[in-house]
Amino acid sequence: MAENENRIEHEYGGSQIEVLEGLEPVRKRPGMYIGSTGPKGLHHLVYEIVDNSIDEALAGYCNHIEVTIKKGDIIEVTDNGRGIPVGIQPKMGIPAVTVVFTVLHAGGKFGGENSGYKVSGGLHGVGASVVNALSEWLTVRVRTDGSEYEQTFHRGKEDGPLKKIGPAQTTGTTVTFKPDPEMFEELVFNYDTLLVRLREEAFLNAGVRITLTDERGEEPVVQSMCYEGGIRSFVDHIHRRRQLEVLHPEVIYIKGQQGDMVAEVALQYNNSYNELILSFANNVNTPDGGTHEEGFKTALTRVFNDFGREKGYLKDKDENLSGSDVREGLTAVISVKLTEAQFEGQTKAKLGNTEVRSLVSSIVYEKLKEYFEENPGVAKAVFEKATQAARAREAAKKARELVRRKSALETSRMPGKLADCREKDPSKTEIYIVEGDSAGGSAKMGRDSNIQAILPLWGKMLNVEKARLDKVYGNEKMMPVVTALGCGIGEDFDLSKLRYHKVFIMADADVDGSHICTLMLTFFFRFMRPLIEGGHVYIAQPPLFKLAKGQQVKYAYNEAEMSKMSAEMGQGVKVSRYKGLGEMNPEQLWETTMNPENRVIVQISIEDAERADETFTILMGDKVEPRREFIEQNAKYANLDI
Ligand code: TSJ
Repeated sequence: MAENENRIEHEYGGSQIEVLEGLEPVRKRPGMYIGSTGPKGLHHLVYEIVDNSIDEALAGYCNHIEVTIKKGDIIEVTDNGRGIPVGIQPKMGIPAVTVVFTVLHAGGKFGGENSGYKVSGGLHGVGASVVNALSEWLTVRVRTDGSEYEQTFHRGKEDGPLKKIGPAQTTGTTVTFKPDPEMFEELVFNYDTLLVRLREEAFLNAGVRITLTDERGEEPVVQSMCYEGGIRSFVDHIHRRRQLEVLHPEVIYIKGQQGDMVAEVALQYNNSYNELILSFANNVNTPDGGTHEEGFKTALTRVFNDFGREKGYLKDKDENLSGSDVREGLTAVISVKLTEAQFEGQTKAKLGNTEVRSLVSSIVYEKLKEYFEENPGVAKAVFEKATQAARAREAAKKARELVRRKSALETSRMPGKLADCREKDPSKTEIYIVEGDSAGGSAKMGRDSNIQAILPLWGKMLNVEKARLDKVYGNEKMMPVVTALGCGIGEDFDLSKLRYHKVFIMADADVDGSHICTLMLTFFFRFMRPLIEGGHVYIAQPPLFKLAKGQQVKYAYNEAEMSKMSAEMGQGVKVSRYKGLGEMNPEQLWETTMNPENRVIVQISIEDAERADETFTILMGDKVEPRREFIEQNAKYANLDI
């Protein structure tokens, strides 16, 4: 971009003052740059800053990054790198560090057409100016060449020039910022959300120490993460966290390079029937996969079939193992780093570079085959697993056909506990899947029976991690869900048969409730993935608190909101905490959780579902329904829209 584009000349009584107006577009359309102004966007600010320190680590100059959530939800990121250069940048005539924070760099990650976004290797400072524009204030301190420098900003505009503030014994960069309340709907950072993402960064960048500190409470909470094993440790962590038994003791690790492109794969089999492949390009997660995943999958299937025939695991009469057979019980992390990563698809969640496919595929084929040759015990264990999977696939096919024949006779009867709605057009209807009969009862009484159906769940939960498809067909808890939704499971899944376009999971706002949501999401993720991909799955959010003062009743959905509301309502407000949905009467449940006019719901993305068990904070997805206050404030406009 032409560097003068960002400079607009204003005349003030003869003297010309140059004003940088480059960051206006960010404040006008924040969503274009950070995805949203909800909780996801807010947390994204931290990642944008941290990514710069990660770049410095990748360049080999930094091995410790500290992230602190300070009181007032102020974020501070410090690294021990070289420090952002403070010398005058020749093109702009101002210090390079000032350029980093005031000039909008090419292509927002979530932007329009040409947002091919580069991470490591060269394009430095991407995102820092965006964070600056969206911060009420931001301070950068740089320690370099024995001195410390500082510059401060408000809403993207510098308060003054870069200043030398004293000597420095070390080198590094510190950025402190407060997200702008004018820009974000919520300003409270979630420790677990940051922890999960930063841990991921630590796994993806072996040897880099990342420390997260939360100073908001009485005592600081600190977690410091550094993994010498890199993505090997990542796979190990996933298995421990899910308490899965592994089929072979060692994580298999493969690394290869071509030009400036580096690919790494870590994999290990467990005794579940689940497949989990996490892929990354330049440390950015690619939930929709892409060429790196394709290369991996092709090579894996080919290794199993070629090696299996060579060693006689597969007889001449046997059919080839399928991709899903060889991925049953597999956990793999794929990480590629390259200079010009192309992210494709609507959400830029898929890697497009074709050269990556052949690199990953060739290194995985070669090295995995070699590994199997050298470790025949491991090869035997994983082949047994894959052949069992092939047999189970046959069994599932038979079970499915049986169910099909049966349902053809029974003309697809709906489950007895389903309270259906009157409307038959699926695009207008919703179903609430509710754990427990008592909450189900309130929901049935409180609902809008024109468009809302209720399905209470009861009985023992299927082990969604460990069950194969054929087990689902006979499961008394999950089959009603399958029947009510009407679109089948697994290979049979047909989204066009979906009977309700909005599918809500409604559970208590406590740990057990989160667990149920997690299990349901895992079920949908494994057996009805297009349902999530199509954006049909939501989590209903019941309030946590009720605030009453005389006739006035308000509901709060988190602690921060409760404190704020209670302060606003003043003396004499009575705050009670809801322990579960069962404590609410039908009217309250309708008013707070089910009424489309003022409920708070969270739409689930594939990424949320894939990682549902990483953290119980699955409610991080962006809230999509306006709250009542919002509608009231904007009533005029809301009505015009209809
Ligand atoms: F960009 C930023 F402001 F967001 C930011 C950058 C925030 C934080 C916390 C750290 C950093 C950062 C930048 N850490 N380290 C660096 N390094 C450089 O900018 C740097 C230093 C020296 C040289 C060189 O060629 O000598 C080059 C670069 C890019």
